Amino acid sequence: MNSQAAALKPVAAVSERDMANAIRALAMDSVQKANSGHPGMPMGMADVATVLFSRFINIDPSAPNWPDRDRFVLSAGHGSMLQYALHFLLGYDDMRIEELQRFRQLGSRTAGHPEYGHALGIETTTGPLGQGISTAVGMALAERMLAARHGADLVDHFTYVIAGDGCLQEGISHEAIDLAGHLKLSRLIVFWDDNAISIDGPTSLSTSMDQPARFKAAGWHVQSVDGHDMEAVAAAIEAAQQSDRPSLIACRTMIGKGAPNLGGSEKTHGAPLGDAEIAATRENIGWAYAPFEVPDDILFAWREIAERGQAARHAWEQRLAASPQRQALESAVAGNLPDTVFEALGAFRKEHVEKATKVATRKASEMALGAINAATDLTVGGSADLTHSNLTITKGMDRIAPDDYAGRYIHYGIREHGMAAAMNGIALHGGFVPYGGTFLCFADYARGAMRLSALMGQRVIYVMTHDSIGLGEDGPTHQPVEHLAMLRATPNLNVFRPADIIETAECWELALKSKNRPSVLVLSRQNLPMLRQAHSEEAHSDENRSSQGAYILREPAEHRAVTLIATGSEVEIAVAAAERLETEHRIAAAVVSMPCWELFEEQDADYRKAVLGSAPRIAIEAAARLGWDRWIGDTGAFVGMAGFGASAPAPDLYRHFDITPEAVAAATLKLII
Ligand SMILES: Cc1ncc(C[n+]2csc(CCOP(=O)(O)OP(=O)(O)O)c2C)c(N)n1
Ligand SMILES: [Mg+2]
Repeated sequence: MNSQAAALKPVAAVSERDMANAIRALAMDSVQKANSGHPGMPMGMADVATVLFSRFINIDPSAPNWPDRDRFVLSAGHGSMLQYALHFLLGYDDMRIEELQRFRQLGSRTAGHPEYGHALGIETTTGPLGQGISTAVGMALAERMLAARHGADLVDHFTYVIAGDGCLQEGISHEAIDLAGHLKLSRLIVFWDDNAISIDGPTSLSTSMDQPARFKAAGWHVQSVDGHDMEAVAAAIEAAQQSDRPSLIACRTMIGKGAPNLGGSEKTHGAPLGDAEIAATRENIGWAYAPFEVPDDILFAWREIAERGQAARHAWEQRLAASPQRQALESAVAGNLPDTVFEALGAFRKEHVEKATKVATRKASEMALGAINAATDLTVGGSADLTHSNLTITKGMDRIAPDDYAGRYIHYGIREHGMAAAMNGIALHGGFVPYGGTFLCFADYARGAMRLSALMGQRVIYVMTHDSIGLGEDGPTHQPVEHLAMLRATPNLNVFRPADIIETAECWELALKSKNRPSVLVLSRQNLPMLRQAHSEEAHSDENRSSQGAYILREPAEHRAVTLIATGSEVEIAVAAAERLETEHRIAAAVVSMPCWELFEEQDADYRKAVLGSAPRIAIEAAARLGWDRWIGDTGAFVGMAGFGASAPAPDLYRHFDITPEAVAAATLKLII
């Protein structure tokens, strides 16, 4: 609790209604001052939030990351002023009244939507509707898994979510609630802000869904209450806490509750109420204070909640200190992988350089995972129903099942978007390093949550196999073309496309070490030769060559006449082309393997120049050209895809689309002669 709060003394008994009205006033005044924002949702859900916080939630603003705290997720992120008002009232150190006065301004902590890492206590970034509730499913699952490992004495908390009509209309919510219901995530409690209003007007314009029935069908415990009846809300939370299933509490509310003329109207959704309506609201709710003024007695009542949380945290710390689980839990929550993981990967690389192992990179990934998962149990795998295609499960990984959370493999079902959001939640919760698989083409389906992995800087590892026309017969519906460009365009995301088993192990190592960045491992279905041995002077070294993003795999004896740059399965083609150019045309060709653009971009200019060389460059990648001009320059050429793929055996497709050593040789001749 901060010093500002410590000085306060109770003046009078304060009602929860007054406490809720403080939220209403702060929300409408901040939005008015910013001349931008969403007052309706915070005003409508102020009563529910007050009951939740005043009677139930266990958080400690003076230790916002205490591992056993309850998680609060504002899935309806446009209502960010609800969260900021709560944080101010509870006394988070970084959420002084000045921050509310600077709502939505550059450099303030009060960004338009809640952003993870931007202010203390924000558990996840929300705003893209549906993400919060789906991320919360991952948090609630992580809680159960951590409890299974370290005991209920140390891990025993709830994940509370406020979701609006929008969150429940979004498709991702379906994936998330189905998964949560199936897994019986009983510590997940979702409040639906059932105000029957969204931006365009009443929700009846676009939906007839019986939401309680939908949740029931997914296996949830469902209750409906008047969201302004505080006793009813409290009783519902108590019942939800007792349930052995996740809970939906449908809270019938009025958007903009308290505003006498605009309450209940979509006009309060995303615009300031205006001076006249704000004055009328003050009158209506009996709030006689100036903008941004909260009387001491009300503030004190809020700060008492924080004290309760602090006491709970202290008690937990005592239990932790006395627990034999202490070290294991602390190191899991810190996310520190043991050195043995990286030693195992080093030994793995040495072994396979020596054996010149020829496997598909998806298979190489499985083999590397075998070493990783044997060396640590912090990794938690899964797949969106493609386990035996993505090759994401390894020996001895037990599956997570309803009421059995001791395993470490999650069958996410055919829910790519839900899987990605759940992995965000698992990573944010702490205690695990999540990875999950699907086909690269379905990165489209997972994209909304992948973007948030990157924005939040979470160590989530996407294992995306079947990465090009090389998957063959399944055809263009399954053959990614534009996906690499899309993923590479995403800030703070490492996209790895390894060329062989050695690079695959290196890329896994880099992904595991990227604590503040998600990674995508882009892997082939088809077998690929081990290239490192054949074309580098020293086949095995402890150095992780992929760590620089790109490196010279093959340097010709003579001065380079051309540099061939490729990734993944096309590096083999580049090497074959270089050999052909040398033997048939006496053209000296270098080959650069570029498994990770992002890491190469981060190298110093001298290194980049040395790798790229000054000779003309040709890029070879069985994907769209977009982005490659960055590396090949004005004088370069590109050998790759210009449209969608086709259904046929992979070798036929490579020939059909002219992605062959002959085509690369021809492009070289055209370029330099
Ligand atoms: C994925 C996504 N689509 C669209 C939006 C834009 N948007 C923000 S709020 C909103 C309406 C949400 O309605 P509801 O959840 O009922 O909120 P309420 O109006 O009740 O506050 C929309 C469409 C968004 N933030 N995210
Ligand atoms: Mg609504």
